[in-house]
Amino acid sequence: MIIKCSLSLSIMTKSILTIILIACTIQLNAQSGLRPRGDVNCDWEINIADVNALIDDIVKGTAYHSLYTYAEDVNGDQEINISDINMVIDAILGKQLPPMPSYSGTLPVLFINTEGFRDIVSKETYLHAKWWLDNMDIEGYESIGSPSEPLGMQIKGRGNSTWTNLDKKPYRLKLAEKQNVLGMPSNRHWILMANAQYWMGQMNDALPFEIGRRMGMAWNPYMEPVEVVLNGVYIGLYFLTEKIRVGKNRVNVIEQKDNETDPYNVTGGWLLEVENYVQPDNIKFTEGNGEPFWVAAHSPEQLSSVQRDYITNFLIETNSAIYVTDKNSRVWEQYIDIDTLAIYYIVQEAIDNPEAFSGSCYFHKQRGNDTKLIFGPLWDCGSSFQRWSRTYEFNEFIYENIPSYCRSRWIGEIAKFPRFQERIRFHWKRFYEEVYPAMDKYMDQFVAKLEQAGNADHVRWPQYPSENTTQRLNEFGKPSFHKKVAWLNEQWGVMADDKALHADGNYYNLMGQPMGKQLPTTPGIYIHHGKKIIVK
Ligand SMILES: [Ca+2]
Ligand SMILES: [Ca+2]
Repeated sequence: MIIKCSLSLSIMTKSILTIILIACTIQLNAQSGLRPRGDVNCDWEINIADVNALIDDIVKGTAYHSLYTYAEDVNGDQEINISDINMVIDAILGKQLPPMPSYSGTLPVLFINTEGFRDIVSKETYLHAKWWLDNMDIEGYESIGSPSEPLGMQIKGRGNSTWTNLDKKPYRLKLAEKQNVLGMPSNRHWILMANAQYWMGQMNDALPFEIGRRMGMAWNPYMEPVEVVLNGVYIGLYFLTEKIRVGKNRVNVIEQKDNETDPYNVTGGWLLEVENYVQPDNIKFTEGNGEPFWVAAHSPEQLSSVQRDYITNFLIETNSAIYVTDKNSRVWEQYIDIDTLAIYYIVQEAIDNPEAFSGSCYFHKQRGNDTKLIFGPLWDCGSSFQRWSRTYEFNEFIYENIPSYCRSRWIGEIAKFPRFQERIRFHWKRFYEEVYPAMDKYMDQFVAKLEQAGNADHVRWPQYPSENTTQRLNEFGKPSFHKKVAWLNEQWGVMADDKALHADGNYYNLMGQPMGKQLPTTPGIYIHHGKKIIVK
C-alpha cells in the first residue's frame, strides 16, 4: 500500500517535473567509460527517461539482480524502489550523487559495450560488442583502440555452475580481428575468467599453470589480470585468458576436419576433455571400476561415425590396458604418454586438486597410428586446496577421499603401476629441486600486482573474497601448498631410487630389507607400496 501511494505520488511528481527536468538533463561524455550513478537506461545521461525506466520496472515488478539491474538500484539497497527514483530526481536537480564502485586503475581496464547495451544473458548466443583497452599508463601494457575508435568483438556467457549460480559471470570473447592483448600471443579467442570464489589470493589457476610451464608442459593458457567495465558499469577484476584451442600458439596438433572419414586422418589431432557433467554428444564408456566416463571432443567438434568409433575404441582400449591385474604391464604406455601424465599429475597433487581427473581435464593426440594421449593443457583448478580446514594436513593423494562432487578417473588405478611411480619420482625430483623453490616469489609478485584491483572488486562484489590478496596468500595459500608439497616429498622424495622395489606387497624397513607381507609388529618405520607406515 505504501509503495503504491509512493508510486502514484511519484507518477504525479513525474508529470509535474517532466518539463523542468527535461531542461535540466545532465549530459556526459557520449557512451564511453563509466556511467554515472542514476543513469539507469544506459544513455550516459541522467534525465527524465531514467525516472520513466525506473517507474516502468517498479510497476513490472523487476527484481534486483546484482549484475543486470545493478545500475537501477541507484541508492544501493538491493531493491528497485521509490528511493531510487527520488535519488535520480535529486541528481537531475543538481545534487551530486556518490560515484558507483569503480576500478582501481592499477591494472589495464577493458571496456566493452554490447550492441544497444543489451545484457549478456546467454552462453549460446553471441552479442555484437565494441571494445577498447586502456593501459592506464601502466608500464609494460599497450592500449588498444579508444572510446572514439573501438574495435569489434562478439561476447557471450560461458561456464557451468559459475555461469548459472554466481552473480559475477565469466565470458567468452571472439574478437573481430586477431589481436595481441596484454602481451599474450595474437589470437581472436579469449575468455574472461571471473574467479569469483578464489579465496586464497586468486592463485588457484596461476600457480599450477606456471608450475606446469616450468616443468616443460607444451602449453598452458596464459592469463593476465584486467579490470572490466561492461556497458559503462564496473564489473570487477577479471583474468583475460587464452582459450584452449588447436592452434600453433596453443594446442599444437594438426587440426582435424569435422566429419572426416579418412581412416588415417581420424587418428588426430584430437583435443579432448574429461567432463564432470554428461553432455548429449559426449564420447561415453564405462571405466574399469564401473563408473561412467564422459569425454567431450573439442577438436574436431562434429564427429563422423568413423571419427567417433576411432576415438571411442581408442579410449576403451586405453581403459582396458589401465585396468589390468598385472601392474608390471606396459601396454597402457602405448596409449598414454607416461611422462606428460606424470607431470600433469604432480602439478595437480601439488595444488591438492581432487577434481583434477573429474572435469576440465584436457588431453590431446597428434595424428598418427602410434601417437599417444598427452595430458594437458591444465584448466580450471578452482577446486585446488578446497579440502583446506584449520586442521587439515594435506596428507592424502588427490584420488583418496575425493569430495562427493568429484569423480576420479583412471589416476588411482594408474598410480598402482610401479613404472608410473618411478616416473613420478623422477619428475618430482626436478619439481622439488628446480621449480618449487622459485614459487614463493612467483606467488608474491602475482598477488601484489592484484592487490588493489582485488580490493576494488570486493567493493563491487562484497559477497566474494577477492580482497587482501597478499594476506590471503600468506595465511591460506602458501601454508596449504607447502604442507602438501612436504607430504608429497615424504612419499616420493624419500629413498626415491628404491621405491620401485617396495611395490611388491612386502613391508620394507628403512635399510631396504623385506620384512614379509604382514604388517610388522616391531615398532619402527616401514615402507609399503611406496608409502611410509609407522608402527608404534
Ligand atoms: Ca539515462
Ligand atoms: Ca534501491
